[in-house]
Amino acid sequence: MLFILKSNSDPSQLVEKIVARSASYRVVDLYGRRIVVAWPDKLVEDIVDDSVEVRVKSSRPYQLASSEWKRDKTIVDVDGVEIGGRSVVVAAGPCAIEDEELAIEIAKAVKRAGAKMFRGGAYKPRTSPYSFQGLGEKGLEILKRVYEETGLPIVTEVMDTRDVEKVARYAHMLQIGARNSQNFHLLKEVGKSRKPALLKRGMAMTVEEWLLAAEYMLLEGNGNVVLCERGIRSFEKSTRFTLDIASAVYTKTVTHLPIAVDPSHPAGRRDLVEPLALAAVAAGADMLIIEVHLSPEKALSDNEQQLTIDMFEKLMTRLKAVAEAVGRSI
Ligand SMILES: [Mn+2]
Repeated sequence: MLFILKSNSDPSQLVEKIVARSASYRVVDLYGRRIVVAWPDKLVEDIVDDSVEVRVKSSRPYQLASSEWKRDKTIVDVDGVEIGGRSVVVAAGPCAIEDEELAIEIAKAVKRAGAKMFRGGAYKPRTSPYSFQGLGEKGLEILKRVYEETGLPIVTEVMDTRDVEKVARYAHMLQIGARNSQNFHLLKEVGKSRKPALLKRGMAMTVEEWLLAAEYMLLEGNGNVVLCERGIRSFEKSTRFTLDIASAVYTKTVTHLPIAVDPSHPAGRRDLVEPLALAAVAAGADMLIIEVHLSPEKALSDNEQQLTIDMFEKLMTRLKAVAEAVGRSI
């Protein structure tokens, strides 16, 4: 149950009533509103208090992420780049940060082509412990240099609660990867950091579970969450993962949070990235996150799916046309 308070009202009486019924609660400041979240519903649904402007009983298990209480779409501001507005934001860059000069060169090229953010992994969640694990803090230093050189805000993955503070010092947006998207301690820490977060959908996660993962961050007072569809596991083996555009479209109808799509990881092959990216924008994605490398065949990770600069430039031209056709811009 959400009790949305009148501005400048004191929640202490309401809280007393909730506690008297042995219910749980949390006072959260989100999007300029003070909200008392109380549960379970059946203990608190008849509480009336002067401090409350509106009570919302959600029909969905995720309450703060639900569009039931917030009809207007949330715009997440990442260092001046707005995600969720009319403009579709493209974040591009290599799978992993490998080298400073290379990273800066890629960043300059994707910026020229119209990317508004730079992506690149310093901490890499690799399936095999023998695969390249990323440069760690050295990679973060390189990302900082990329920002200084290009002004592109940085999105990079954080894998460990112990690194949240450190990664937040370098990055403008913290990515929670598919393999960590139900690491609830990590979700809480990123929530507490109040940094914009990009929450990838786990490869075996339902939309409801994905939104409940976002709910963990919202409940910590972090409303700057972008949900990222990146493909799920299915019986189909022709692509690396099955890009679930239908779920991305559905998710937009039940949440106020912006939706991003990662066409690179489900494709698993360079030649499939462009059509998937075009489809995502046509379907209403607010953001794309795309892997681009100067010489993809030499990349230390995901070398099959990273685009060349040429391919990325061509993609951006076509994306602009599709964005315009659906009333957006890039
Ligand atoms: Mn990758």
